[in-house]
Amino acid sequence: MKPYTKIILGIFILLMTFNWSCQNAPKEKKNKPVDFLNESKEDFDKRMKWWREARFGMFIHWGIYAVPAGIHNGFETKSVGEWIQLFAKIPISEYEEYAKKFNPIKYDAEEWVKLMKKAGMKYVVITSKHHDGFALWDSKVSEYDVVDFAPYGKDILKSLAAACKAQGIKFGLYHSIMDWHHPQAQANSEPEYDYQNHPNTEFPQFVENYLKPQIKELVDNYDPDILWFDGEWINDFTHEMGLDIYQFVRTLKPSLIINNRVDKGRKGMAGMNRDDQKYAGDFGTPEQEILEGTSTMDWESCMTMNDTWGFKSLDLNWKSDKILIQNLVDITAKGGNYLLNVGPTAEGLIPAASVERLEKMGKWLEVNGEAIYATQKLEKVFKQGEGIRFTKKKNKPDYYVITFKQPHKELVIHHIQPDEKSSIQLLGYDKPLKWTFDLKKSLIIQIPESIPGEIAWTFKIKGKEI
Ligand code: FHN
Repeated sequence: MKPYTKIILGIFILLMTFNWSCQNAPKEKKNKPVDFLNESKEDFDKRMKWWREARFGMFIHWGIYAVPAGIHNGFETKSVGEWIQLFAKIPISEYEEYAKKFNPIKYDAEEWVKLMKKAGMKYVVITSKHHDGFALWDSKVSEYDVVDFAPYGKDILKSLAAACKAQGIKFGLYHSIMDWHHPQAQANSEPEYDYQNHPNTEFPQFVENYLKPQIKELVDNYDPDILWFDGEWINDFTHEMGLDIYQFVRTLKPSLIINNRVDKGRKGMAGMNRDDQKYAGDFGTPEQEILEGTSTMDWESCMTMNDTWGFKSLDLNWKSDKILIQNLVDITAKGGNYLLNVGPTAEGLIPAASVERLEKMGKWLEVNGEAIYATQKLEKVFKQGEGIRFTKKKNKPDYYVITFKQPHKELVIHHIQPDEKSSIQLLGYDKPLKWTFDLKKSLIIQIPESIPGEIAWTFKIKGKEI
């Protein structure tokens, strides 16, 4: 046999041997489950990229609590609308009557998604199931859902997920771990429940036979991009359960982004993890508040537009569009996301006061959005005084100075030095602005006589942070 033939034959045999060994590697090595709790920073950053760039999302609290809308048997609950079953002490059988009246015939998923886009929102998180246990999708795990138990009879999540996908809005689901309806979990619905002496030994069965199967339904059928857990604070739910559910969900869909309320790490309404122990969850969840400063952990501030998450007919305490826009700017400058809530009515309408504010925010973002989307916090500062915030584009020398007070004559900025001969622009104004940079490291921008804009003015500067 010629030497050349021998070499070819040898290579062939080697390749065949390698291929055989791959095919017959021990199953556990080839199919080793991925440990999502120890994800590399590179993989984590890649997974979080779209979420970090999105900055602004819609929270939707919707369910049968919209039927009483804060008033039960003439009693107006002082709490948030979605807690009426508990605060009005409504027995489960009586509360179920609200499910039998839930018929949101005016619900139009496509219109809702159009409003999200008009508002400049890039994602949505809607309640699949809140603490009352009522499911807004056609669950095969339970009859207590909008298709089998309510006259509406249609799958709300299915139409919203489809509309989001069609219009390019990322789709998220809020899912409550606490469940006031399920017999193996409902103990948590009694504030005076004595956990210490009567631990609810059935809760683990609820987790395995109900909570996880419903989560699987949601991921398999509606393909969410975010899972936003809540109600994790109950004594029955443990850190071990949290780790298990995080791993379970990521195994179902590895790219899913999950909040820190999947585990026990959250420190109350401040929303960030209480200590350096390793908790599951990809971002912190300050609620009705904004971090004082910045954080090394991703975070999203969730807030209502009035004082309730679920619709209440008598709650007219609406925040101004000025406050809402300033919140968005402040949160962005600190490196967070803003999840702003709407509470639709039992008919399926988003309250007009919410629509009005969202449209105003969208108009502001049409002009100033480049200072919000796909930006990051600066290295050293996020603000100058109380009225100025800074953001910057990632890996580009584009800096944004956003002032909450309309500037006149000149605006003095510290912390940023423009590139020589670069132009400084006021977003929404078509002429470059005159500026000087003096040795005291102050940038002085000349402000024209009349400038457009309202609520917050954005100056774009090519330069560096100093
Ligand atoms: O109890 C819930 C409340 O109803 C609402 O869903 C908020 C929004 O995140 N989370 C819990 C209160 O912290």
